[in-house]
Amino acid sequence: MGKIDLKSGFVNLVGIPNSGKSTLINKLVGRKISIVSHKVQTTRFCIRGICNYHLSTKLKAQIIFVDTPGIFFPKRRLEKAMVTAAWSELNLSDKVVFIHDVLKKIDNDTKEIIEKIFEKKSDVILVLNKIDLLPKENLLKKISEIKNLYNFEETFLISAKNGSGCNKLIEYLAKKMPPHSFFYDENTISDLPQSILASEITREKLFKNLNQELPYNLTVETEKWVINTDESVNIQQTIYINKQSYKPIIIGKQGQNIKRIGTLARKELENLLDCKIHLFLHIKFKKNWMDDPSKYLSIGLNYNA
Ligand SMILES: Nc1nc2c(ncn2[C@@H]2O[C@H](COP(=O)(O)OP(=O)(O)OP(=O)(O)O)[C@@H](O)[C@H]2O)c(=O)[nH]1
Ligand SMILES: [Mg+2]
Repeated sequence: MGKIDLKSGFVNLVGIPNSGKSTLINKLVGRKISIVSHKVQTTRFCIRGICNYHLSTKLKAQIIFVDTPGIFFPKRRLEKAMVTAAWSELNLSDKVVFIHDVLKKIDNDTKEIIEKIFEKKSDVILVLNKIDLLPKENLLKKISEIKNLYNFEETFLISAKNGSGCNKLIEYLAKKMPPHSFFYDENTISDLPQSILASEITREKLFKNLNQELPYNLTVETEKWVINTDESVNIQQTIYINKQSYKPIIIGKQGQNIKRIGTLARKELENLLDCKIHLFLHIKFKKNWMDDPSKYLSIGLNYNA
């Protein structure tokens, strides 16, 4: 067999909250590595997802996609750390993809964010997402509206949910990667340790099943991971909350809420890890968990952002 040339690089997926960055990275990698919800600010830290692509029999590319927290104007310490993480990774990337929900207007906040991205990177790719939700005739109007505003390197129309347009995007990015040996083993799909993925899956179920400010005031940590002799796994997790009054809400009437959340998380983990899981959830009141540096360090966030 002749020599195979390799290309490899980093592609950051950035955008305002809820534009579909995490849905897209899951689709590009072909597996769920990042949690998704209909609420804003679901992703709290950067997650790398690896995609290997054969451009020809003699040329292979490895794209390391970086899912980032949505960019907005933060107030609280955790929000500042999230947004700082999204910006900081930008400097390390070979390409930046700005993902915009095609149903959303380009308002002044979004314009400010796009302009700041262009200050850091001259070649930005525009991805208009959720095209499955917009009739074709409106789509064309929308494209010209945003394309005329900025000098994007290229524009792609996709649906991260059903995958349309995603192959074209991967192929384009694969071609643009610099010549480099692969950064990751070809079997690796993500840099996320299983214990953190497990915490994230539970947090996703909490995000989806709780309302108002509650999802934004909790965090989940995997405390124990024990493999049993029958190869099943016992996972113990703590849900930290910063108000006592959240506890009965999470537990629900006769424990029904927490039971439902636990079952949803367990089933998804069994599916992802391909083994039987025994999931134990505990709720702990810790008033200042958001001011605890260890809660930031464990997910790669800068406490002093
Ligand atoms: N119909 C449709 N819905 C989508 C598409 N992509 C994402 N969504 C939905 O949009 C919502 C937000 O998706 P996420 O992937 O969590 O968005 P995000 O940009 O990662 O959000 P943050 O992490 O909060 O910044 C979810 O309800 C997704 O199911 C799409 O192509 N079509
Ligand atoms: Mg996300």
